[in-house]
Amino acid sequence: MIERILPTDDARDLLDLVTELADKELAPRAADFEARAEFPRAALRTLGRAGLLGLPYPEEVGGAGQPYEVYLQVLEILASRWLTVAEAVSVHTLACYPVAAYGDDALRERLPEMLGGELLGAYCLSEPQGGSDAAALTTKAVRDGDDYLVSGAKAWITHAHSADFYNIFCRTGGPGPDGISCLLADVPAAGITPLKPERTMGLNASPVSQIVFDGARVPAGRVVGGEGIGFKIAMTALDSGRLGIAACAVGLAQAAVDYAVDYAKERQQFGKPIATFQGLGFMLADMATQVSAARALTLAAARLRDAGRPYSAEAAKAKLFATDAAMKVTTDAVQVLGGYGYVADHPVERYLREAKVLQIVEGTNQIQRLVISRHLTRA
Ligand code: COS
Repeated sequence: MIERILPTDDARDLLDLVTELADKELAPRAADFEARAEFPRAALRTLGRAGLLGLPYPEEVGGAGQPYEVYLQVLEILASRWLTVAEAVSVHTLACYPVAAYGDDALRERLPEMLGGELLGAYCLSEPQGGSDAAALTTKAVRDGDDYLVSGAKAWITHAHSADFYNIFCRTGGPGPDGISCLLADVPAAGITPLKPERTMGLNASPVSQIVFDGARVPAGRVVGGEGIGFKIAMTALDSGRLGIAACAVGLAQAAVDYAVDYAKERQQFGKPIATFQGLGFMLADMATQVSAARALTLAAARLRDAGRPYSAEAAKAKLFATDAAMKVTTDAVQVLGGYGYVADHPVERYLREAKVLQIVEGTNQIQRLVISRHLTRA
């Protein structure tokens, strides 16, 4: 049981509700869905009906008006039961950000359906030839009467097949960040083809795919915030999204610690539980410390965001530290279980495979270091 200081009694009730729901609806299904690589769309509808798909957005537009600090702890609990679902909530929340933060009144009319979870979103920024150098993207949108015609390809897109709307970051102007715009497209649509899902190392119930755009028509009114500000939208959305990934990492790592501790208390060698051997006990202590530190860093960054303070570098630090911690902690959890850690009868080998992707998505951890170092050294 994690001791938490929460800002309100409402927040505590929310976390209790999420824990109950995650224990009942998510945890029992995770292993089977992952083994079958089946995306749990129904589970996301359940979360939507429970009001969990628009938590950090204002109530006036259909959100739950929760501070980011609380939203991230919800994500953490979901991730400790089933990372695919937590990641889906995080990606959907990211996909709602452009319209919520930059959309005009007409686009914002769609927010209640988006935040209520009726519509699921995808965030299409990366491309096959590059993800880190986002400002070099080449997907093009050319004006044709009242529409844009979009051509190009996106890659690694979560919800490519299950989403109802895409944020498409594309080039409407010249080279560099100032030529980029964000279009909101309803899908499925003519000229937009998600390809066969990638065969990934983990997080198999959350397929990622390339998407091909071949002269797809998107109405001109669907430019979010106006032409040329797409890169700024993408970057500010990712500042928030990276905190979501950090919270997912904390939840996953916590699950690994909990499983390893339970196992080490039960497993007997040399006539006593292996947890009583200092070599193992200290390992568990280091694992638990990593998780606490990752949680503290993540929530500290969230509180800056909630207070309206700059938090970009702190979000990058949280994403970097929490996902590296999750990698280390899940690897150590496998070690605690020994041979049993390496087989699929226990979830820790899956946790290890899932942790790896968190060091890569929403900016590799090398990109997080670049963001942090630029903040340290800028004039
Ligand atoms: N918030 C607001 N504006 C930002 C910003 C942020 N976090 N980061 C950059 N910008 C602005 C800059 O201020 C600059 O605007 P001005 O020209 O008006 O000053 C503009 O965007 C360009 O910024 P910069 O020169 O830093 O861009 P770079 O091409 O060097 O790219 C990185 C910066 C590497 C940080 C960016 O490309 C990045 O985050 N890459 C990783 C992308 C990613 O995370 N992909 C994951 C897939 S999406 S799930």
